[in-house]
Amino acid sequence: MSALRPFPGDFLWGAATSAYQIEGSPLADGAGPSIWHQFAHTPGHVRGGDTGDVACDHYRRMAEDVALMARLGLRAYRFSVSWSRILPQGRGHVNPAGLGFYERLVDALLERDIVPLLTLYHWDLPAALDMYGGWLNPDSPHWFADYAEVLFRALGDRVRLWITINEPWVVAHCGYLQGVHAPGHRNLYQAPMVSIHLLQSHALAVAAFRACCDGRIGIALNLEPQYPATQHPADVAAAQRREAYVNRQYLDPLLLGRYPPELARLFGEAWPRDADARIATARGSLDFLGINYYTRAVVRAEPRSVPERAAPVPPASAPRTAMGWEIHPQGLADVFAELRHRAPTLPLYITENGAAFDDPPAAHGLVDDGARVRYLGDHLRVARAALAAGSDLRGYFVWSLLDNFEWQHGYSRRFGIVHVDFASQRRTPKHSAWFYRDVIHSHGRALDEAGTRGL
Ligand code: IFM
Repeated sequence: MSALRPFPGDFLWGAATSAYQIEGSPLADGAGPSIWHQFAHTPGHVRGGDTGDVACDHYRRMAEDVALMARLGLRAYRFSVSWSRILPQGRGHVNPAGLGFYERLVDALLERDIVPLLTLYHWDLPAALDMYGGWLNPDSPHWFADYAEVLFRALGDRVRLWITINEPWVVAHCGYLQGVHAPGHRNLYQAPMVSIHLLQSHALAVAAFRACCDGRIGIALNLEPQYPATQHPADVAAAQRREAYVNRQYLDPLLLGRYPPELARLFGEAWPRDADARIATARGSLDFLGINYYTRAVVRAEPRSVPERAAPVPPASAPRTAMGWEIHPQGLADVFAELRHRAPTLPLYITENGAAFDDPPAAHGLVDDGARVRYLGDHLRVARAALAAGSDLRGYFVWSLLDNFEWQHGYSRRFGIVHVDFASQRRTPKHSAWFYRDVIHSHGRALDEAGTRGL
């Protein structure tokens, strides 16, 4: 590996966050509530009753946080916009104060030569739209495109990189099938409707973007390669089904304009017969693909085949993060190989990669998170090898800049390269942040230094 060329000089080295997970002050300055605000405020949904009311207080500490990004040598920052700060009712009246926050953020980034990568939707649908069915409403793609156009008009002159939707699979699966995310539905018939409306939303927003703005627009998919637990044909078939459900449910419409046929079999009568016709416009809608990679799944056949039962079974002995997710950098290599095969010329960004660990407490301004340094180093070496093998990889965004609100787990899972003391809001860069700064500064050569492997 050490013989590999360094990363290109224009490689985008960044960190990622999302609005509800870091901003706090969710109702400030005329913002409307989001479904996550309501979900977190409903007892029993989030561990310990945690909410995003304060989070990392980024809404009020934005300037300090941008200065921190510069200190860490970041060249890019991926953030999301809270739809209900911009449109408190989800549509109609635009709230200038909400827009103002993101204008100031973008200007602060540009002043420091940090490239903004803006995600339009990272799970915080305006609650006002949920009253009309949210993503189940056939008008939701138009609501989304109208919202996107407000941002294209306001920020299109300064933001050149856009993501429509973060992890549509998680939106439909966790929000409408499993019920562990907002809006908390458990309904086999709703998940396919949401999938269709999210793809339509993406396609409409991309069309609006291309009509008005220069720059590039894509989507961020959570890609999790699926491997059979054994070579028994039942396990192999189960892994293929789950591959269709988790990865190809969005990749196929975007690349081919149709859903994988396995989904109609998996969902049975819950799968709309006209699904393919309704998402045909998604084909060709990507200027780039964002890859969110954390882990793989090892799949064993289960007697029932409805999607939520096809549970992954990682080997008991495998190293894991605090999320219980297996650490498996080879899975990222396999994602790249698959994409080289399926979409050889498509520009790629790793829009999320990182790990939660039970870090030691911050002491004397230091947090020794060797496990995260190893995790990042191992995945970055895979990214470098993918470049050498011909993947058009243009950037890498570590998840996450800050410890933050990890959805149903509240503040109990720390993904940040910067430690946040939630009582004082003090930020302390962890060892991984300084390691990442050295990687950026050296165009990846720091990955070859002996210390990063054996930490
Ligand atoms: O925190 C989340 C993020 O919001 C979406 N991708 C996965 C991360 C870790 O679970």
